[in-house]
Amino acid sequence: MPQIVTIERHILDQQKRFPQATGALTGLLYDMALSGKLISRETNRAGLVGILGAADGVNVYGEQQQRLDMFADDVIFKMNDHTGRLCVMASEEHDDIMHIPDEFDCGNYALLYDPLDGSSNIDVNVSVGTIFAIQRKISAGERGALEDVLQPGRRLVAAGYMVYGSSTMMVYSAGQGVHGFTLDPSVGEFLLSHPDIRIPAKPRYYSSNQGYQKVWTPGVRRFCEWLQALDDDEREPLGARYVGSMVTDFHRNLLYGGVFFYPGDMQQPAKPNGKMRLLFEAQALAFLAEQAGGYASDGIGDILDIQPHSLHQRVPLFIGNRDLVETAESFIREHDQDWLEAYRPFREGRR
Ligand code: P6P
Repeated sequence: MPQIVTIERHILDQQKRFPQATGALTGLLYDMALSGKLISRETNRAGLVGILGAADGVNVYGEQQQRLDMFADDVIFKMNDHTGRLCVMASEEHDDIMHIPDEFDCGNYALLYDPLDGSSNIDVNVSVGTIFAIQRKISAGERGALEDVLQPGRRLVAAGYMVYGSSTMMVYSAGQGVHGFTLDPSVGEFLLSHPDIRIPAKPRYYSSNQGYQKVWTPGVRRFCEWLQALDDDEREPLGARYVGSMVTDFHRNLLYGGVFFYPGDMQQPAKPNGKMRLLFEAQALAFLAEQAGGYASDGIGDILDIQPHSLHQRVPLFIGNRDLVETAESFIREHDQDWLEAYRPFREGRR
């Protein structure tokens, strides 16, 4: 019988490599796993308990908030607000940072999360996911501040996601490789199923919403044609796979090799900075991609090196096999000077 490794045991084993570790990060990762179990239970039975459908609120992006979104957001906050491990939290579903309630102690980590990514797919039973990232506290005060979350992804201590699909998985990295765990609902444990994930060198898929192709920039259009190997008999074309839930699309490319891209565009009004949220989606997945041998870029450079200037900052995103992402960057350099000029003010916080 193969060795059975629960996520708790795996996290604890990882902690042993850091003699100075206090156990706070270990506890925080445990709590994210438990949050994933609770969210998985509700997501998998959403249609049965009448919590499908839209909630009343609209989030800062103007997106109709789904009830499961709000449930997931509340689970993660309430799982972490009292543990004394965090100094501040930030969620895609909240306009501002969320302070630790006064009655609870503060700790040395900041938690950023997208409680339910791809939630527009909930009602049609397409996989959705949770994304999280963990930074160290850098602010001077006892309680956390915005600067604790406005840090480059290069400083992340850990990151991960849960994907609620045909099975529920949790994938995380604390800087020692990427490891995947599958939930056994019969015992309520995440069991190690994908140790040391590395993105395969030979990619199989590309993931993008080609419904927007008409407003893509010339360089991005050429990149997509290159992926399809339209003019190259030597290379096999990549297959197209896109479900509109980035965690799911990213997870597939992590395991099979490929690239996900959601570019900026120049339609009127232009969205040169695209749609993906730097702090709640791109940084965490870029950290994981790098740990798995891949790379993530906004079309100019490494997502992990971007200094965030606002909580809900959006970035274009190209993420997956390093050679594919670098090819996208080269097409953009060569063909998309107009876009580069339009996007740089957003990247640098001047817009
Ligand atoms: P579109 C979900 O809202 C999300 O942020 C990602 O999970 C997903 O990849 C993307 O947006 C889908 O956006 O414009 O293709 O529907």
